[in-house]
Amino acid sequence: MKRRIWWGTWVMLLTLLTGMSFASPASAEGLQEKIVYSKAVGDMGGREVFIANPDGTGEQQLTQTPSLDETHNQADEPVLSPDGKKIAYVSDWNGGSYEIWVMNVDGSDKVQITHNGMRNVEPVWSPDGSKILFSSACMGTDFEHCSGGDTSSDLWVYDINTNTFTNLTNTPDVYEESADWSPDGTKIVYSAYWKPGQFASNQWDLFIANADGTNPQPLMIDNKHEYHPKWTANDTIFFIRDDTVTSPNYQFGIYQFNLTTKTLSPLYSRNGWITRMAVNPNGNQIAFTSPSDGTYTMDLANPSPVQVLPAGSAIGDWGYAKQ
Ligand SMILES: [Ca+2]
Ligand SMILES: [Ca+2]
Repeated sequence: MKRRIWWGTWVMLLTLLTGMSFASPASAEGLQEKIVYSKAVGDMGGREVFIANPDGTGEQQLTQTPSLDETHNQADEPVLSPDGKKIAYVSDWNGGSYEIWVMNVDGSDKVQITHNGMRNVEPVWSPDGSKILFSSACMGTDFEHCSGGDTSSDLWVYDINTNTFTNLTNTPDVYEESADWSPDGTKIVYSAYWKPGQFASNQWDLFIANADGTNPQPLMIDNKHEYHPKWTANDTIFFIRDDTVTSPNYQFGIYQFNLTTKTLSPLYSRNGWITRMAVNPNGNQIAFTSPSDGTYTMDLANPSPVQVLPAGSAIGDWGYAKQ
């Protein structure tokens, strides 16, 4: 009798769970879970943007970049828009400087967004899809006519509806890179490099600020380098940390910081570089790139990496595509 009651409860639970998965917004809108990434192709070593299933199958090449020379023929750092229809990415083919571009998820209709000849990199869509946040060597407030170079970087936001660019940090003495939005779009997290003698010296640290760049606060200050934070829906920030004690014995780790409990947990450690990371839409799997070895995915409940892309690949994003 007791056994039968348990079975009944189990069936009910199963029905509930099955119903939930069918009711998820992704399947309702015809979205498919995909990874987007770049890969070195051809003899010149230029990079192109690709899309594939999260296990690496079903690969499609989305860019065919005209080659200027050995170094200027790149398409890299792709990110999927929240509605799954667009991809923002970085390319240097039109003039040799890195600029932000947007294309349809099938590779059609490529549009250049930035034109100022600065280093405009690491785009990321706002959760409502109306803005693109990126890092730029452009200093000041006039994006089209700015000074700069490789001496610093600021975070800029592009408003798609108004076609305007706004400098969120405006800090010539501090590098700001690899930003991400909070799931509700009200805050940003990013990696900042404070030059020696400043707030923290000679290290990259993670900061959280309001979405307009005001009130930047360190998430943690330490003597390691933290990069590529990803802010997920379950109030967790994942990031890469350089744990190298002495070069050339590089040791990199992937960590998670729980914003509710304020606890830092190591997830994975690797002998060698980890340069890029993405988190799946459910927040329970990670993709990361070791440039010499390839791109791996990893289940957070069972953190043993599975290789899905070859050496020379670089993960850009893990999200939904409407194809
Ligand atoms: Ca700056
Ligand atoms: Ca640090």
